[in-house]
Parts: sequence; structure tokens; C-alpha cells
Amino acid sequence: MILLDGKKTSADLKVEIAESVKQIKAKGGKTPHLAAILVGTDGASMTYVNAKVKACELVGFNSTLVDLPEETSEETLLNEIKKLNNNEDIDGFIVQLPLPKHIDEQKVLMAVNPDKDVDGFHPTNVGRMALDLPSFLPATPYGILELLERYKVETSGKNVVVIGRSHIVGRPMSILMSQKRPAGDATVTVAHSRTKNLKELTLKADIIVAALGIPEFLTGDMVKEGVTIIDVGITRVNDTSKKRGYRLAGDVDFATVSPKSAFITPVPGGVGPMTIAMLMKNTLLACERKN
Ligand code: L34
Repeated sequence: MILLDGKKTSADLKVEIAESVKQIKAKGGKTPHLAAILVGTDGASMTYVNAKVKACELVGFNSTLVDLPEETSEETLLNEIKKLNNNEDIDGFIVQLPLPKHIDEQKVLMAVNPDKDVDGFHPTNVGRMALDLPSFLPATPYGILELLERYKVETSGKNVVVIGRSHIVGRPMSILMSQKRPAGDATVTVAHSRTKNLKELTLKADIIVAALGIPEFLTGDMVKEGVTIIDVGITRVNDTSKKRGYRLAGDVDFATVSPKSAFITPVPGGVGPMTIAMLMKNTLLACERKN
């Protein structure tokens, strides 16, 4: 069993990005600048956004955090997006999800200028991705591709089962892995809550991407020997034995699945840190594209 080490790989990536930034600055180029909008005080979202700001510092980017209260109106949020769209110094920005229920997520994502959409969530970028055109790839799927590539996990002609069809992970992952590209050329099945006989599918899978958000859902009896496992889940489960009062659980039951796996991502330290590194990569790209 080989761990797909997202912590180490993301650290390597950030060193590479920092090197590029150094070269840009040496040539008198513009310092990449990422902004993030956070609405409310969800603990996990705050952790992720803070990690993004810290990563910016590490690679030599400028960063701006737009911190808005939970009760922010949709109109105010759309206005903040407009300001970032029009701010010449901002190369890319994200609106951290999930948003409070009174805000229409679709409307918000559509308001972001596609050239600054470093999350790759705008319909223009999703469409471009689906058509094999250059676009910003959503950071989590992009990070998974990068991990598979760097660890030389063979994907061509393999049976991939993606569990979950979210717009952020499952849907783009299934599109990307079926494309003619590095970490692509796979035969992809998308499973979801209405899928019948999931176990029949997962037992035939060479690679499983678990992105459904149910802690320890995928168990050892559901996978074949030699499988590659990508665990996207990251749920805070109450645990009074921990100082913080919770533990982080993936969608995969690591204890029973890892002994049967050729490759497997841990939680934490797998897909999560890769998401952050690929956001840095997209921001660098956005800055380079502009100049
Ligand atoms: N707009 N919203 C937007 N873009 C995104 O790309 C995200 N996502 C997801 C949630 N909402 C978003 C993230 O940033 C998930 N996500 C994310 C980012 C980082 C980590 C996990 C999820 C991460 O760093 N995880 C660490 C553990 C962090 C902790 O202690 O809680 C890990 O090792 O997995």
C-alpha cells in the first residue's frame, strides 16, 4: 500500500510556484494577488480560507480576505464580487462555499468574471473544461489529477467509479478522467444516491473516487485487491476524546480499505492540501494570462 501524500505533494507544488513567483518578480512582473470572500463563521470554511491565505504568503502572492457576516444580503455579496471583478490588482478570487441559505449560489457563481474565476465554477469555465478547451480547472479535481500523475497511477483504460455527482468534485472529476489527458483516458462510472447495487460497481473498479460526504461509507468488502482510492470526504465528527471536540473523517473506512489498496489518500493530508496548492497554481495562471 502506497500513501498518496497530499501534504508532501502540495508542499512540493508550493515550492515550484514560489520559484515561478520569484522569477516573475525578478523580471519586474506583477505579484499574483488572490482574494477570497468568506460569508459567515462556519468553522470548517474559516479553516480552509485561512489555509488559503497562509499558502499565498508562503508562495509570495498578495492576498485579500473579504470577511462578511452571516446575515450579508445577496445584493451586498454581488456588489463585493463586482468590486473584485473591477479591481485591476486582483488576478483571481473565490467565494468560499457553502453560502448561507438565503443567498442564491448559482447567481453568485455566475457573477464572477470567468477570467478571474480561479475556482473554475463559472459556467464558461465548466463548459470550456467539458469541451477540452483551456480553462481554470476546479481545484479539488485538479489536485486529484496532479496526485495521480505524480505517483504515476495508471488511469488509461482503467475502470473508475466516482461516487458523488456534486458540481465541485464528482461531476468535473468524471468529465476530466474520461478525457484524453494525463490521468485521463479512463472508463468512468458516476454513482450517486439513486445508484442500485453500488457494491457490484465498486468491486469492479480499479480506481474509486469517494466524494459523497458520508463518513467511512466505503468499506473493505466493497473494493477489490489492488484498488486505488481517492478519499475526498472530510467531515468533522464529534469526538470528546479530542481537544478540539471532533475528528476528521473521510468517506473511506481507512482501516478496512487500505490493506487492499495499491494507492490510497489519507484524511487529513490527502486531497485537502492539494486543493489549496492547485488554487495557488490557478492564481499564478490567471496572473500570467493577464500579462
Ligand atoms: N469556493 N469553496 C470554494 N472553493 C473550494 O475549493 C472549496 N473547497 C471545499 C469547500 N468549499 C470550497 C475547499 O477549499 C473543500 N475545500 C477544502 C480545502 C482545504 C482542505 C479541505 C477542504 C484542507 O486543507 N484539509 C486539511 C485539513 C484541514 C482541517 O484541519 O480541517 C486536510 O489535510 O485534509
